Amino acid sequence: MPLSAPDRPLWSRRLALAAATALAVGFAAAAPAAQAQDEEPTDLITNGDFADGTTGWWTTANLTGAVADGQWCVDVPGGTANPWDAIVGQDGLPLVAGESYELQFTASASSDVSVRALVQRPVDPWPTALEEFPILTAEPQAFTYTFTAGADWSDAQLAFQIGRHADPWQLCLSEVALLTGAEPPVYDPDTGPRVRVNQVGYFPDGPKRATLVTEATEPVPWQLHDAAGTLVADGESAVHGDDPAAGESVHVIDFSGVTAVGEDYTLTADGETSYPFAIGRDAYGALATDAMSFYYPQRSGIAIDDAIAPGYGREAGHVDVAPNQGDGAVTCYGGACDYTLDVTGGWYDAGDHGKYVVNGGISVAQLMSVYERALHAPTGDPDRLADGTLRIPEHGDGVPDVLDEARWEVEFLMAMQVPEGEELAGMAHHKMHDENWTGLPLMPSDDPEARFLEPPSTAATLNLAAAAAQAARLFEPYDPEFAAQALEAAETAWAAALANPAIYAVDRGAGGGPYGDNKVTDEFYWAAAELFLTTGSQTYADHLQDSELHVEEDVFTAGGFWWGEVAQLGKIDLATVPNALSDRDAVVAQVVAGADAYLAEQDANPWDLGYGAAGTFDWGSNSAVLNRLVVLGAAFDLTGDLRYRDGVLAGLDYILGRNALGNSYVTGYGSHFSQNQHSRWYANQLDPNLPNPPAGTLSGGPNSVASTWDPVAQRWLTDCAPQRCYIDDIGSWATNELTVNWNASLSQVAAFAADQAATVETAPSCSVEYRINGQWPSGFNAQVAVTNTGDAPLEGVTLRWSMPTGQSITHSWSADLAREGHLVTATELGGGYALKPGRTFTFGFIGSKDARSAVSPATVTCSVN
Ligand code: 9MR
Repeated sequence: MPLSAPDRPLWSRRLALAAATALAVGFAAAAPAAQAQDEEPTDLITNGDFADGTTGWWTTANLTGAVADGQWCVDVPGGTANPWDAIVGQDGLPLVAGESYELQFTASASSDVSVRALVQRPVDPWPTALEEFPILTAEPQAFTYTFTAGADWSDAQLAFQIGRHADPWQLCLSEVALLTGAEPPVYDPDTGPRVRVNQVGYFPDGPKRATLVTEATEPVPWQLHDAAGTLVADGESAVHGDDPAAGESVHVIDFSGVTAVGEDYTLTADGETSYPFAIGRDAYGALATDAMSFYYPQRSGIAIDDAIAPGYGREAGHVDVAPNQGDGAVTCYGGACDYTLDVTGGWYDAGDHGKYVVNGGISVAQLMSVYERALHAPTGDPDRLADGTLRIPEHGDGVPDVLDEARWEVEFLMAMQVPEGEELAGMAHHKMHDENWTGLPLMPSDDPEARFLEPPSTAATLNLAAAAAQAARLFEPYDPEFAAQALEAAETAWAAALANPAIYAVDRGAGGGPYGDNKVTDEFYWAAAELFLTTGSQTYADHLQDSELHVEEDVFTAGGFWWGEVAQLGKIDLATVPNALSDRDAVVAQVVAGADAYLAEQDANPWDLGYGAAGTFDWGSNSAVLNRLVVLGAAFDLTGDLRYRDGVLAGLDYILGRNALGNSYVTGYGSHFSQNQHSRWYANQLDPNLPNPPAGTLSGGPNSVASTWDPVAQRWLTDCAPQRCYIDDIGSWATNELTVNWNASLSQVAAFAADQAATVETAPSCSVEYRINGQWPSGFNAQVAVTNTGDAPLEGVTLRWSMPTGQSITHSWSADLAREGHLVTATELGGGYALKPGRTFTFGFIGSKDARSAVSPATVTCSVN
């Protein structure tokens, strides 16, 4: 999908305009400062016009320059890694808390480069009042930026960080000023039409709602038009009133009654016309494919092939090629161990180059669950996930692509395990990452930092146990040897975690994210669940049933599940993956009750948003929203109740544009979408030669305390309603990062939605009863009865199910059974005759099994040729 640029935020267009105006009247005349009414602005910069040479200014030692005609031109060497490897600056600027300032400068460059302009305190941890990334060209441009100081600083620094470029270049700077008395900057994003819709599309037989932002206190009329402008439906809005989380007064428009299909529908109300949207069944297949294809260019340790991921080809990152120091033999930070591990591979966590076991575990588990759901859910379609379906290099190996992608990460998780014979053997190192934080942009292959293993933790060890256990059962039919290795790693990790149940990650505060997690009862629960599902062993069932999380505590909390709270993952899998846990019904009931609570919150919300009622939006809120939809999807799979399916579909509206910002948080989807997610290599906003993130990349989303984190949020998001605390700026890592865990949530929900599109109209009228008639220690006898519930004969009936873990087929009668991967296909029922209406046909087989009780598959699907 081409990344057509959506509108830039209004403020940024204004700045571009200001700069253009200044150029038109001659670049020496800077853009006029917005001034406070009562006082003349003071310029805090000494010698900003370079009338006195370079008095007041300093540079890093690697720069030389000369002043002529009020312009300071500096030669910048090539070949440095970070922006801060070459700096020109001025110190000692007094800033007053609450006061607004305007930074002005004119700059040009011998070649097009982006630089980093900062007003900061020059002391660790380098708090920032202003961070901007102007792109300089041969033509001098005037830049102006306003900001409000958050604290009194007597010693602020203006710094132009100009390093990290491969080739030498020259910077020319003039007319620098930092003026007091500016108008405070106001975040005024382009929120588009006030009629907010799911910009991707609605299902013909699904819920169709929009949210109108309006002060009107009475219902207003709405009209739905098709692409030709023909009126398709009309009605009246329902007044909702103030929504504090959005900071707006809203109405809800419900056009669910419309079942027509087509592209480019628009909804008009209150004098505004929505962005166009489709009504149809097709939208989510592409979204699911894109969301899962996000992972390949996120891989470490492999060159990304541009033919596979067009526009995203790049050199392998963190292999042992300079300037990378390589992940092939990494030791512990501070000499804490005397071994090295080969931890090449895995996924980069996010926009940084770190690789973290805690977050890697949940991410890969959710991706594997896309596949596992397809095996067991009544609407699941494993064919859509077959070999050759994603943009990855492993086509033709006969393994479903989503499992190939998952294996890339599972192998990394396994490589992070402390080797046998060492202290804490079997534990997993919490994370591995650079010694120091690097700047943006920086291609993975250009990162010169030393990388280290951080100490093992119980949370990481249990992530490894859970993810590797799940991998073991999913890879068993494709690569039994790998499956056995994964299971061994998982069981070793489990034993190590039991022996070391409270080793928590300590963050050294540099070079990587913390992912600290000091409550691991949920990780124990999740790992026990996955190990139980894979092995059937009573040890793990006992652990589950002894856990306080099993019955007493409601794990379906308001925040949904996330990397720090993973018990829900265990519950969902226990409920949906066939198993013989004695009180499995209770777990099923908990999942459904969890979904009921989430759905009730969503139904009461004018955006169909089941999140944030408490007024807080956390870091990565979009993933929390989507993970709640995963629970609704599981409830639909378990009950077949369409309210849950509709809840998932309506819940996607918020992510895809029906929200306070009118923004789709998925790159490439909708009319106005996020595309400047924080990333060191999708850094198009900083360097036009680099791409935006690939289509299907989810942004973290609104974070109501973002301004306590990143400098861009500090500048623009200090006074926002929670739903609006978001900015599509690469510098806002607290609202706008991309991560492997957030895209996993999107992958799960998009794959669920895609499956709903495919199945509804195609299911033939037959019902199936699958019965285990008897079992003995090593085998069982199953009988399958299929009934024609319609009024026409069924020709060529084919049944399909996924064989529960631990079982296989020995021989069958009255039907041909073929097994490929997990899937069993039954054809030639009774020799292939047509099944008459109302008639039942029965066939059977003998299976072999391991020590656990044989259970029926979750679903048997029926199709006709
Ligand atoms: O997603 C993480 C979020 O839950 C935490 O609150 C936040 C601060 O610790 O960190 C987020 O994770 C970041 C990680 O630390 C480093 N890589 C990028 C991650 C996403 O922003």
